[in-house]
Amino acid sequence: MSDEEKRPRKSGGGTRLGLGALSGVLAGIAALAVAELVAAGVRPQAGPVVAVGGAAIDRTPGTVKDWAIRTFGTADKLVLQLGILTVLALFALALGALALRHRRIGAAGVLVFGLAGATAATSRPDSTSPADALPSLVGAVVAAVLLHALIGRLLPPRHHLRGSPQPAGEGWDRRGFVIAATAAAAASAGAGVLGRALNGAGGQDAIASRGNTDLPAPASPAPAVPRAAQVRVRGTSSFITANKDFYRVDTALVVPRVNATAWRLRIHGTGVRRPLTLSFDDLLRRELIERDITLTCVSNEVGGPYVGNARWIGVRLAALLAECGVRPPSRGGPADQLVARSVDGMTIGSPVEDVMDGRDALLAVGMNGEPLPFDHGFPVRMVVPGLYGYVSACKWITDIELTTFDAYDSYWVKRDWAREAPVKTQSRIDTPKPFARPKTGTVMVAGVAWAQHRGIDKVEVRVDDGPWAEAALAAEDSRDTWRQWSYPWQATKGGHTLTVRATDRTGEIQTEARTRTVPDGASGWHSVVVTVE
Ligand SMILES: Nc1nc2c(c(=O)[nH]1)N[C@H]1C(S)=C(S)[C@@H](COP(=O)(O)O)O[C@H]1N2
Ligand SMILES: [Mo]
Repeated sequence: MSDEEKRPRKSGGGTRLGLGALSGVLAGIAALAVAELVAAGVRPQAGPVVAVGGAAIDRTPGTVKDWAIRTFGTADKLVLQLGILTVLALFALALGALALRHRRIGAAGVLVFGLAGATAATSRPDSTSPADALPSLVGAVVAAVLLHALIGRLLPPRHHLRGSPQPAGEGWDRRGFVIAATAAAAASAGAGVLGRALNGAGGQDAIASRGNTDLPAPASPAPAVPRAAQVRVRGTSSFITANKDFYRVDTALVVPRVNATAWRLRIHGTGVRRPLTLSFDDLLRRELIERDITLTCVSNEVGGPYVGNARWIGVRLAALLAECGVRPPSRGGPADQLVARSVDGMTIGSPVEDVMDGRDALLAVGMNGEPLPFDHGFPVRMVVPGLYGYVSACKWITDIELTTFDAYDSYWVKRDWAREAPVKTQSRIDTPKPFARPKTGTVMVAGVAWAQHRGIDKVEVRVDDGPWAEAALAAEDSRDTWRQWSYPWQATKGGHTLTVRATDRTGEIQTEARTRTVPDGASGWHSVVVTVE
């Protein structure tokens, strides 16, 4: 006799269908809770939502990733995970309803999801062990058994069916279902909370290693930031961006917590005559330099927030490469691309020529006076003045391979972004804010402009379609940092559009031509519309 025949058809079907769907959802929640708990014993990144999310991010074309960053900003990862949970919930409802008619098929469906999660987890680039499959598999098995059991309570016992169909709402174990469902929900909540706590408590060794890191004084300190580098106009960016305010853009759903004492960096590849493996202490014992460098994301829209300026401490990458026998292409070296690889499998390719041309390309260990925050790449990341982050600023770096652009496409290059991406000259109005309503009289217009490694020589402001007027430039810190500017505007009543443009030290005026961020960064002028009262 099939489950189909067991189902009483007269009435009460609506309630039972609802309870079947509820069983599916309870099974889904149990799967995730158990997976979370098991992941605590494996590694947090092996959980199904993180693994499937990571796989989804990797399969996202540049344009969609860009849209996500544009629309959701730094909440993009949260939105992705909520999206995955929503899809899972819909399938859970459907599987629960299906299980009511076909109990075995419903339970088997749950296992299929487990297999998908396990496959995603073991095929992540940072997966090193088949154990990464366990959270999804164990979660799915528990969920399948639970679904089978719950649905069992909704079916009438076989012997009842021998006679006539059951009256509405009868013939199934109402009390048994309520007890089983409640117990399952409570157990899931317990497992989930415990798993969360254990996962959150992980990485203690990494936290301790960061806490124990004493950054040596740099042999080449950065000069103090000139006081006059900061425009004193309310609403202007802080010249140095505090670590807590520094934008974060990466693909990591779980921020890697790397234990610095176990960390190693390997330098190898084409034209590396003396390959090298360094420990964190090896790096700290080398000559350290301190530099102010402004970092920009290629996904930053004109006027956008993905730009920040920090004081970095690190080792000169060019010196390290030279020690390994690496020569830039201009001096006959065979490798034109340096591929940095992170512990979570990100690959970032930079031109060897740029890294070795004398600019302060860093293997950074410090950010604004402290070891790198975990979010920003502890223990070591790259920073190269003048290049967008996706072609230079590898966080949680663990491997540097010298190769060619012909031989290898890095992560974002495989996803529609340009191979080479020097930062475009840009300027931004920080104040007044869009749609502000200032009073007539002098209104201070102020903001930032950047053309890292070239430097900013001029900033101009235009009111409506009027002539360009030169803004006052704040003192320059270095040509690798942004530069602030201000302009006292004699504001007259009514609606006005303020526009800014910068000129870099090569004499190039920031172009008016609007481009999208894909493939190599947005261009165009930033404008702000205000109403003067
Ligand atoms: N490992 C890793 N490094 C990474 C990324 C990443 O996704 N993973 N994103 C890059 C991008 S696109 C940018 S703009 C910078 C951002 O650095 P921040 O998050 O410290 O501001 O990091 C770069 N380094
Ligand atoms: Mo970026």
